[in-house]
Order: sequence, then structure tokens, then C-alpha cells
Amino acid sequence: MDPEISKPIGRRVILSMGAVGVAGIAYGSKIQSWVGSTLSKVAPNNSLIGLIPGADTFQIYTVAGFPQMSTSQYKLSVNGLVKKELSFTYEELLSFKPTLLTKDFQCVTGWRVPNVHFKGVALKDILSKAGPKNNANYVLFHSFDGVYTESLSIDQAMRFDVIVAYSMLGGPITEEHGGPVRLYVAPMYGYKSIKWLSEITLSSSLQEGYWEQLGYDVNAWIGNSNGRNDRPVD
Ligand SMILES: Nc1nc2c(c(=O)[nH]1)N[C@H]1C(S)=C(S)[C@@H](COP(=O)(O)O)O[C@H]1N2
Ligand SMILES: [Mo]
Repeated sequence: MDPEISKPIGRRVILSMGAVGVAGIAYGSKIQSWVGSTLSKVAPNNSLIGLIPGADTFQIYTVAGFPQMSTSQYKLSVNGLVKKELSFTYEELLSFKPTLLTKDFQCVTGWRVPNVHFKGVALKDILSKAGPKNNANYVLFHSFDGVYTESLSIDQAMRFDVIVAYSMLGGPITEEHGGPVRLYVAPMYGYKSIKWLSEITLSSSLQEGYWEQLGYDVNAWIGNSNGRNDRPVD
């Protein structure tokens, strides 16, 4: 069974299954995986653009439902071992110099979506504003789903291809994809790309993320971790 498919599935997802019906939910991960593939075909404008699951589409993953937050409610806190604790509104994130990336998204379970357009703020730009202290060796990320966490070393966090994203797939990040703001860690497996990002905490020691506590590699390089052999993202 796919360990990344987890319950409970949100009511909104069940509703969005439409003609598929809710009966399948009880039968577990296969169906939920199918739901994920199906949901991924819902375009940002909510029009159904297809219903057949494919290998090169996103599966929607969540370990704690689908939390909702409007862009006006949104806040991103940066705290811990920084010279200055900061908090950014959605508008403030938009006012940074944007970083655009078009790169593959690869999940450790095997699916890969080629050439996904992401737009956001380079994490290093945000961290630099707060000013990491000398002993800030790790960066811990929290989701406003209240459960999911992730981590990066400070060196990984300062890479150009790690962004706090507010746009993907050509529009604002949808609720299912972790909107209004998620992380995108291009060179690493998808579990690093925490959805519904709300808080960034710098610390001297590593605190493993949600999946890392369950056995996934802390250093999640695509093609060079988790016993997998995928092509790195270039
Ligand atoms: N908050 C949160 N972020 C998350 C996850 C999750 O369950 N909860 N799943 C991760 C995993 S394993 C992957 S592969 C990607 C999937 O992104 P998607 O749901 O937009 O397809 O989100 C990552 N970020
Ligand atoms: Mo994943």
C-alpha cells in the first residue's frame, strides 16, 4: 500500500468526485490515489479538463485534510535563530522580486510531472531579510494543516531553486496543491515541498519532518536518496 495515501479524506474532495461516487472511498488507497489523479485534472479555473489518470499528472496528497485560508488571512512567520523575527502577508510576498522556475516535480512513490511552472520568492531572499544567526544550521517548516512538517539544512535552504511559491501550473496555487503558499524544493523529492506553508523556524539542530520520522531520507535528493534511481531535476 502506498504509505503517502492517508485518511481522512476531506469532504470537499468527496464532493468533487462527482459521478465517481463516494462508495469507493471505503476501499482504500487505490481509490484515493485515483481521486488524487482525478483532482489533479481540475484546472485552476475549476473546469474539468479530463478524467483519465495519467502518469504525468499530480496526485494530491494530504495527511491532515484540506485546510482553507484566504490570501488576506495568510501570514508567513519566520522565527527561531534569526536576528529579526518577521512575518509576511501574501501581498508582501508578492512584492519581493519573483523567482520563476520551470522544472519537474517528482514524488518518491514514482510519479513525475514534467516542466511545471512555479513562481514565488526565493527562500534565501526571505531568510536573508530575517538574518540567520551563526548557529542556525537547520530550517524547519510548518504547515497550517497543523500536522505536516519538513526540514532543510541551511545550505539547502539557501539554494536558488528552493522557493516559497504562490503560483504553480499557471495560476495561484489551489487549495488542493497547498495554497495560498507552499514550498517548492526543486532538486528534492516532493515530500520536501510542504503545502499550506505557515511558519519557518531556524534552529541549531535538525528536527526531522513528517515523512522523515517515518523513515524517508532527510537529504531527499532526486535520484540519490530513498533507494531510488530517478533522473535528477536539471
Ligand atoms: N502539508 C502537506 N504538504 C505536503 C504533503 C502533505 O501530505 N501535506 N505531501 C507531500 C508529498 S509526499 C508530495 S509528493 C507533494 C504532492 O504535492 P501535490 O499534493 O500538490 O501533488 O506534497 C508534499 N507536501
Ligand atoms: Mo511524495
